[in-house]
Amino acid sequence: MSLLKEALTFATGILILVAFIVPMVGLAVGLPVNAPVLTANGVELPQIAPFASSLVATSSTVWDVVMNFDQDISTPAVVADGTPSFDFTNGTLQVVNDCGDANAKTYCFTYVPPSGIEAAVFWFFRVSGAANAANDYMATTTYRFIVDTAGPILSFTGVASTELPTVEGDSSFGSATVNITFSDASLSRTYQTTAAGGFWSLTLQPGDELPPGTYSIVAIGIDQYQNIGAPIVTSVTVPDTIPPVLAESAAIASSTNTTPSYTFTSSEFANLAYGGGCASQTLTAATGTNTIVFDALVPGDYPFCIITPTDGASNVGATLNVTAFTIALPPASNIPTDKDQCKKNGWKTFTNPSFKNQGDCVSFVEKKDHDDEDRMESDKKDKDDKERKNEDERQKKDQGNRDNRDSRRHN
Ligand SMILES: [Ca+2]
Ligand SMILES: [Ca+2]
Repeated sequence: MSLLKEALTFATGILILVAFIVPMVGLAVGLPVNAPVLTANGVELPQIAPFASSLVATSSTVWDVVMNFDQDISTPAVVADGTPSFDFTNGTLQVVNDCGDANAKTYCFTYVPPSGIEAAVFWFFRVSGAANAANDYMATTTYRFIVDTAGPILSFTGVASTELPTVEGDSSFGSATVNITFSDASLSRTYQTTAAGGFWSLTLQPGDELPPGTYSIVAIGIDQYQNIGAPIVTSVTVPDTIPPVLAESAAIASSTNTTPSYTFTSSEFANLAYGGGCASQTLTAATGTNTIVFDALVPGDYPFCIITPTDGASNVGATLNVTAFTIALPPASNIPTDKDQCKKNGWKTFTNPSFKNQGDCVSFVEKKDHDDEDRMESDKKDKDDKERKNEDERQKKDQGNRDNRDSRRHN
């Protein structure tokens, strides 16, 4: 029993000692001020484990932070953000003021987290007594939360250049949502995929083929806090592997026109080559409907004319077979040779030349007969002249022969 009594006496002595000494120290340097309850947007930040992990400062965060002390404080506490491992040099001193409520137990500051922190890290407020707060000594206290103020940092690791490209890359946030936009002057499409283990990949699916050309690819990552990362850009060139396709719009109607026009469509710009007996000065086709004119053709049948297209990537398209056509001979002239052919509406059957009426037709025949007679007479006169000339020459020759004979006889 005496042992217990001694123990109690000792304990009582300690209590008495504490009861006297602590107030004396407190009077000398001021009583330690309890750390305040610190709330950000109404949520209390913990000072000790287990630390709340729910409060996250993101790129869109602006917190109203209130410090509640359990007694009046004459000098605002000093607040810095940052991490202990950097001794809070990686943060900034906060501007602490009275909360505007004339309550000396509350102090406030507005918190804007540092930008560009990726990925999520533990971050702290450090609250300490003001250096000149001789009467308000305060133990330094930290309050932990999470900061993530940047979106995922992406990088491309591969691009497959086909009409259904595959785009791949890495992400600083393992489960980032990644928006990928393909665009050129006439097209813009955005697709979305999700990274897994820091890797993402997107392959366009059939039906979404990109036409031949060069496209910009922009990828943007979004993290679990909706922070949007900086876009990264690359490009993809989709090769042209599709040959041009020609199709006849209309067959060429038979006519006497020796330079017929021909209309067809082309699926894309193409160089044209002609064959099978046809040619043209038009050596390219545009996308859509084209009309070309064949170089002059002699009358006859043209069953083998072809046009072969080649696109800018040297893809040769199927030959277009021009539907067979015929260039007809020009109509032979048919003229009346007898006045009787003009009668009984016969004059109407002539087209080259044509006549106004029967009289016109008869006049044509009469004039023609007259011309023919003139021509015959003229021909006859020429013949007569020629014969007369021959006769003269023969007579001269005969005379000469006679003279020769006479001279020999006289000799
Ligand atoms: Ca982030
Ligand atoms: Ca092509």
